[in-house]
Amino acid sequence: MYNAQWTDATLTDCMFKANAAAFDGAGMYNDESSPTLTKCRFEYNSQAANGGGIYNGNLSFLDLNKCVFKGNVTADKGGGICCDHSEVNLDTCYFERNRSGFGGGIYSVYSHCTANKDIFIDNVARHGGGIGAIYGSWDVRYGYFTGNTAEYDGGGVLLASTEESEIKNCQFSGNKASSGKGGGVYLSSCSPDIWFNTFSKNWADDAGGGMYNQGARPHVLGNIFRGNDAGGRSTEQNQIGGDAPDIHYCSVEGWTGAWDGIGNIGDDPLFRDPLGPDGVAGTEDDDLRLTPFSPCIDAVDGTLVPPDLPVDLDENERMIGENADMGAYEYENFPVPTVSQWGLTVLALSLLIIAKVRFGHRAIAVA
Ligand SMILES: [Ca+2]
Ligand SMILES: [Ca+2]
Repeated sequence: MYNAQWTDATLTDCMFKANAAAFDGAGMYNDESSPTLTKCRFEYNSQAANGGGIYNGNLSFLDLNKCVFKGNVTADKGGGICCDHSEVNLDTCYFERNRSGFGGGIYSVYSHCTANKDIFIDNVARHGGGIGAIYGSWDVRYGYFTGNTAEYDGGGVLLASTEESEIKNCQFSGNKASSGKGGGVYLSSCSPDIWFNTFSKNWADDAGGGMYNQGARPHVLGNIFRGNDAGGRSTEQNQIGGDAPDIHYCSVEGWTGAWDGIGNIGDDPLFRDPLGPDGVAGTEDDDLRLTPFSPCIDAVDGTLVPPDLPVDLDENERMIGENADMGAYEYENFPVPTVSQWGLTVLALSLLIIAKVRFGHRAIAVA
């Protein structure tokens, strides 16, 4: 489908499957247009240079709701979507097993993109397995990045020279930079806000299993980095490698205090089941919720929770209890009755039993 200048097509429940293009946009090409797509699927489109599913270029505005991108392939950039000098807003979309040279799920250059409640799983690229971005901005919230792979840098997300970007309340589990840096996230020449995310079992061959900062000083608040690995080591530097972050209220495995910051800890966050029932990191059953004795519970100053982050990754309140919890999930603590409450409960049960016995006897006598 070709959307020419000034068009604003609205598509619902459409399927784009096994299309090919000689140049860009095997499934759809947008040129200075504003399409809105709901519940559309782009599957196994290929042979385009850029944008296996969609090429969104030249000041186009693309809105995607509940769309699926699966198995799309390009030789160059953007297996699922390529955004070039444009804007895209993703809401509740799903990217699985898309593949390209740069940005397996999505590639963007000089574009402004938002992603809300999206899933990136098993996407593959040389750079930026899930998302790969150069210049422009990204606002990523409530996302799952699971089992994505970059041959070089940025298994889950790669941001280079972006401005005013943020990654908030996301889960990064089992992403890989198989011969580079930044298994979960790779940042180059940018300083995004990295707030309330959980990084577990991400892996980089070279450095920065969880995150790697190349000429970057991200603002890192309320995250958990645990069990990430670079070259077989899981020290502090292999949770976050490269340049020192501006870091506060985080749990970082092997924490030494070398980066200063307020409220950081190195204790085990005690995840519920980081590998999940299948015993493998980077699959959908990985469970990075907290357990009752986690040191991450109520460990973040609650006044620092931004108003635009009202809930956690389970859509529970972002702050339950005295303070906010580290990571993408707030632990919901069911209150334990006090001694006096237990006393009242026992008394009430006793009275109930006595009443039942007496009523029962009277009932027999009447009979
Ligand atoms: Ca698993
Ligand atoms: Ca809490």
